[in-house]
Amino acid sequence: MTRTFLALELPDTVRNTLRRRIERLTRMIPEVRWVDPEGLHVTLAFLGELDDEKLDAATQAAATVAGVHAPFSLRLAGLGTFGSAHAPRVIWVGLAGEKAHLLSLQAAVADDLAARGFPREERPFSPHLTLARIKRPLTDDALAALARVRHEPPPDATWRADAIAVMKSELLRPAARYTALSHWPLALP
Ligand code: 3AM
Repeated sequence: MTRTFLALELPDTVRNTLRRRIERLTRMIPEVRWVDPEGLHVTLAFLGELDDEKLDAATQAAATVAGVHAPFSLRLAGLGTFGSAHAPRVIWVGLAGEKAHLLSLQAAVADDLAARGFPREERPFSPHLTLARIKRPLTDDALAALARVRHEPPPDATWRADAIAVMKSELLRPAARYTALSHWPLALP
């Protein structure tokens, strides 16, 4: 079985920009679990544990949708959180740029997966790059630091989303490891 999701990966330039940001944030707020920059991605669909046949179906969905979409431009936006203001669960960096393209790509992925029998995600798609996961309540100092960094302008980073990746997730300690199994270029000119 393969714990699987479909995602957009990042070019090294953007990954390195975020690596520096995460290093700074780690010094400011050490008590949360910052992600390994190597694994940064925009999740399009989380599929869970798949057998080989289902993994093949998910791969076909990625290939089919990628074949009828064009590359588009994205850039980093500000920081945000999931969860309540007092008990955030996830710290993320938002996305700007040709976001309508991203939303339509994700909707097409969701529709294609549903047509292949995958259950639909109930929660609305909220495009983001997860920077940290928070397991315990934050101290007041950490909450204050987080409120400060939320208002900082995002680092300047623009890139072209040009492929859907079929990703494997391994839940290792101390952090999950994500590996691309295949890439499907967005093929329309
Ligand atoms: O890193 P992000 O936030 O894009 O949170 C998990 C991660 O998303 C999410 O799938 C991505 C790769 O692991 N994920 C994990 N379990 C999930 C679940 N049961 C899930 N998303 C929805 N339902």
